[in-house]
Amino acid sequence: MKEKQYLEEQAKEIRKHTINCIAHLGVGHVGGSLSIADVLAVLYFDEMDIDPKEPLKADRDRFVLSKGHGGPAVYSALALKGYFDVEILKTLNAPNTKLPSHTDKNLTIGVDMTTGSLGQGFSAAVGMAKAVQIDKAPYYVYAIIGDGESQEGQIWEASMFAGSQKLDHLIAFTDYNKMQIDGETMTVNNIAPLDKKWEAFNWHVQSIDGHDIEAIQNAISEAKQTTNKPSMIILNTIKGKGASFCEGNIGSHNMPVTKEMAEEAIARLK
Ligand SMILES: Cc1ncc(C[n+]2csc(CCOP(=O)(O)OP(=O)(O)O)c2C)c(N)n1
Ligand SMILES: [Mg+2]
Repeated sequence: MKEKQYLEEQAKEIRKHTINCIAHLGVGHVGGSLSIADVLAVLYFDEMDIDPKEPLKADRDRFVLSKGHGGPAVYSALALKGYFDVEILKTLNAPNTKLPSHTDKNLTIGVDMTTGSLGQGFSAAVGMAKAVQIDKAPYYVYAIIGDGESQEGQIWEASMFAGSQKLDHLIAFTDYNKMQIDGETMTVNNIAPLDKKWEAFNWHVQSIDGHDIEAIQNAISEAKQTTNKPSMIILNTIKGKGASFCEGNIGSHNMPVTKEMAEEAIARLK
């Protein structure tokens, strides 16, 4: 396991680049990108068996951002990992870009699934995990679902299949930031109790502080030791985490960000 301090530094870098590339464009999904920065730091800089020099290696771990609007955070992680130059981040959602606002496997090196239509990416991740089982392959499939996204029926169809098929090389996370596009998840369509729902679908479930690097590392390690069940790690997070101009705000979903706002937020990043 990598040092906590090193991974916290990576999470900070992911946040910095995410804020900067959104500010360069002027608007973007800043809230839901920043809430997943810590789990991305652990996955890309500690946990996942991936190699930017061999991005399509057959037995690499797979990652699916089912809540595809968090693309800017994934692109920042990929750039920092060495998949492409950090300067490319400035092309976020520009005409002819390779970095659209929502992740696209046909455009971006290192992206394993095209997502953005909520609910669909997770089904693809379950399919990938079924392939691991059929092939008796060694790799793991990781996926991140949004809490608002969890209102999609397709999430539960895929969940039921993964649980009944005992896909134990599937490790999923819910970014439980309690907010979606237009309000609190609790008021729009309450998904609680989320842990009991996943348990009922025959998943191994853990609920942790999604901004605690060591808790994320330990939860992944427990998930890997769990056999005959897929794992759901519920990340209790804060939308917009780390950015002084939007932390904890529902309005952070897709908002204008100026260069001045970015500068101030980055100066205050912990
Ligand atoms: C099928 C589908 N319906 C609606 C949308 C529009 N949409 C994009 S993000 C979002 C809210 C998602 O909330 P959540 O999963 O909590 O993600 P967060 O904003 O917290 O990152 C919605 C409704 C979509 N992308 N796909
Ligand atoms: Mg949410």
